[in-house]
Amino acid sequence: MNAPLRIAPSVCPHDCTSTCALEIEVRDAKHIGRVRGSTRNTYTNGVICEKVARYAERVHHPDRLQHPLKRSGPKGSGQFTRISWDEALDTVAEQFQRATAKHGSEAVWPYFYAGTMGLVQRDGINRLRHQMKYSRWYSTICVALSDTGWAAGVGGKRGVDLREIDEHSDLVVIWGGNPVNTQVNVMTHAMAARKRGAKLVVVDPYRTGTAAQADMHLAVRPGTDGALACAVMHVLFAEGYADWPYLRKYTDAPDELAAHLASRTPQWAAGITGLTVEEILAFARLYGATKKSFIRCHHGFSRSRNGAANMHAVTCLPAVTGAWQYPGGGAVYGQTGMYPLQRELIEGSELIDPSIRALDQSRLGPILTGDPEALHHGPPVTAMIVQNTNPAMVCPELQLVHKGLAREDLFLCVHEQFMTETAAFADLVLPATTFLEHDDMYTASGHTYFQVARALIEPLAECRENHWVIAQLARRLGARHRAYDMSAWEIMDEVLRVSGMWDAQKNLDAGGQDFALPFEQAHFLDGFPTPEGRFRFKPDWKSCGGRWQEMPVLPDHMDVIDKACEARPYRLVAAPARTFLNSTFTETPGSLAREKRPTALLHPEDCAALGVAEGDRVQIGNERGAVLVHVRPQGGQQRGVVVVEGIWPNRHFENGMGINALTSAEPGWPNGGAVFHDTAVWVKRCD
Ligand SMILES: Nc1nc2c(c(=O)[nH]1)N[C@H]1C(S)=C(S)[C@@H](COP(=O)(O)OP(=O)(O)OC[C@H]3O[C@@H](n4cnc5c(=O)[nH]c(N)nc54)[C@H](O)[C@@H]3O)O[C@H]1N2
Ligand SMILES: Nc1nc2c(c(=O)[nH]1)N[C@H]1C(S)=C(S)[C@@H](COP(=O)(O)OP(=O)(O)OC[C@H]3O[C@@H](n4cnc5c(=O)[nH]c(N)nc54)[C@H](O)[C@@H]3O)O[C@H]1N2
Ligand code: SF4
Ligand SMILES: [Mo]
Repeated sequence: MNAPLRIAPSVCPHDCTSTCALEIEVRDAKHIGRVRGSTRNTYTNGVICEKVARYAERVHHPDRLQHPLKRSGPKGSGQFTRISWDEALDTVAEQFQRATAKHGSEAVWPYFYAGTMGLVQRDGINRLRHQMKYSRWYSTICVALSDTGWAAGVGGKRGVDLREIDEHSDLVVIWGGNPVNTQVNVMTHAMAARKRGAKLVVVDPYRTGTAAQADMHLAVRPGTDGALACAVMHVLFAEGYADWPYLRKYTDAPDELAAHLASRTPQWAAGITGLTVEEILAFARLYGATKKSFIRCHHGFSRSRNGAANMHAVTCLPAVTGAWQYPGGGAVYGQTGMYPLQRELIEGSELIDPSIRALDQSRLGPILTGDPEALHHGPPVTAMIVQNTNPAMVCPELQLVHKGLAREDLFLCVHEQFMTETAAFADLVLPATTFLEHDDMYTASGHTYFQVARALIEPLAECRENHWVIAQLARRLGARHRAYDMSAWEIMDEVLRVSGMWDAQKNLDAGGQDFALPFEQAHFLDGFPTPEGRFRFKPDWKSCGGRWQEMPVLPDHMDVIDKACEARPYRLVAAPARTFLNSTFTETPGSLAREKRPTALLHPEDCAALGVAEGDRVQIGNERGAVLVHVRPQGGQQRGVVVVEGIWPNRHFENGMGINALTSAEPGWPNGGAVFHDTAVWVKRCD
């Protein structure tokens, strides 16, 4: 007879701002059944995405890595033989020591990202990095531009609690994101507001699943949101929608802003955004006339060279109308600044040596192919351990990434759950646990809960958690730290205690601790978290460093994008797919069946001009490379825009190079950040 099913709590660890509270059917010590959303968290409130509901497909996938492997064929051949953990770990330590002896410790670059968002398993790699003086980490692939742009005006990474919109907002603007694909819970709340009669506006270059549900869809040209925001503010000032008492009390330079915007007319913005003057006016008037207006700023529209400037421009809107003051009014982008976490024990931040170079995550291609500037004019990178990321698919300038990963003089160790395209380049592959097989704790960005989760099943075969691997390497490298003698649970417990938060068990029992701020603070009525307590129309870009001098003094259209031109007349948006999560889930049958194949969405008139119809093949290319995809004509986007959803495995493209072969590793302004949706390309019909 089957044992009764146990339903156990967990937390989704994937790189998604929803950080959903989960309920897992535990079938036995090794198997799970269905995954459902839990109502113990009132933001995620029982709703989860389809890919995680099918998690049994992933955790019990026959292709999960099970044993340490050593390369037995040429680099990238995918030929491996099984070895013991001891041999594997001894080899990594030896190779790191060899690289250090030859070129200095900066030749070693531990490379990680957010495959799991669990703080202990994700960030422990930094402790070892700092102790060993390995090259430091400049994290740019995801939030660099959006964080910079949000902080420029607001001052800190927090905003209004999105749960407010259900009952209070009269207008919800989803700006530069597609939550139907990427964070389904935003839609639950937006739809609750809409049911009450609130209007929904979506600003996105193409007709996404989100845009399809909107009352108004503003299909801007990619990289032009700053112009749209300025024209909207022009109308707000010109037509009496500006809240002057609010502006005088809570903002830094409203008179200068109003004067500056006098020339940023809807006509001006129409020329840049490709929208009509009527569309801009209609949106501006709707926004101006609705006090309880809420903007959900997403990451998507920040992934352009001018993305930080555009994010800042959009955050200025509620400061002009004073929407911040009202329940259901204001904006949010991320809430991670809310948690009082002291992370030293996890990251070893007290060990940081600022004289060690910090290499830019998104510039992996230039770094591994010896670009002196990318290397800060220092030694080459000759040894790496990769955890929680799949750069051979997700990084820009993919040809350079692959060329670099294939270097004979690079020692590469990849700790993974699957034989990803990055792992296939490795000298050593180590098998990793999933969140169902290890303990960890999670902040969220879309909401304000802090959540703890326990391992629910035994690790598959010889899979090991990240914390264990780092501790084992540290021992072999002679790096001592108390954290290496602690379990992940003990680290969590101590971090929570010193941070003044609930301890791990209490958090688990309560189903998460909510750090939502009281209304006054959440709406910045006690001041914005800038040094002078006011919202900044004139950001202190200088404090960001980098190319700050080129940033607009007041919100504007920053004309630094990869503009369409005669040779490359299209602008590519490399948007996320619904049932992949970056490159994760590209191995699960359910997701592959839904996404079908890499597809270019093109305006029907562009299809006609190119002489292509549904299902025909086109090549999309630029100076970096070309990819081959099938076409789908789709209205609701401008001519000259081409959208390819999903970071498909490179092998799904006929020439073996995925979409990031086209994207650029040039850093965004002012201080870096990847620019995945800022690419001029040509499109050609294939016969
Ligand atoms: N299913 C799924 N979920 C995911 C991911 C995934 O790959 N798949 N990725 C996860 C990760 S790592 C992150 S960071 C989050 C991101 O999630 P969000 O912050 O919600 O942002 P995205 O949905 O990525 O934004 C993509 C949208 O931005 C639009 N966009 C691109 N350029 C512009 C522009 O210039 N202006 C405007 N207005 N819009 C633009 C695209 O057309 C696309 O519809 O999602 C996470 N969730
Ligand atoms: N074209 C295009 N490219 C993009 C984007 C885009 O919108 N368009 N978005 C960018 C963004 S926002 C981001 S954040 C990056 C994300 O890029 P990545 O960080 O590479 O994200 P994933 O592709 O999900 O890869 C995470 C990997 O971590 C592994 N993993 C998960 N949990 C664990 C664990 O506990 N231990 C170990 N050792 N491994 C684990 C998974 O198996 C998976 O292979 O991609 C970027 N690339
Ligand atoms: S919506 Fe995001 S956080 Fe929620 S289950 Fe899906 S991937 Fe995980
Ligand atoms: Mo991301």
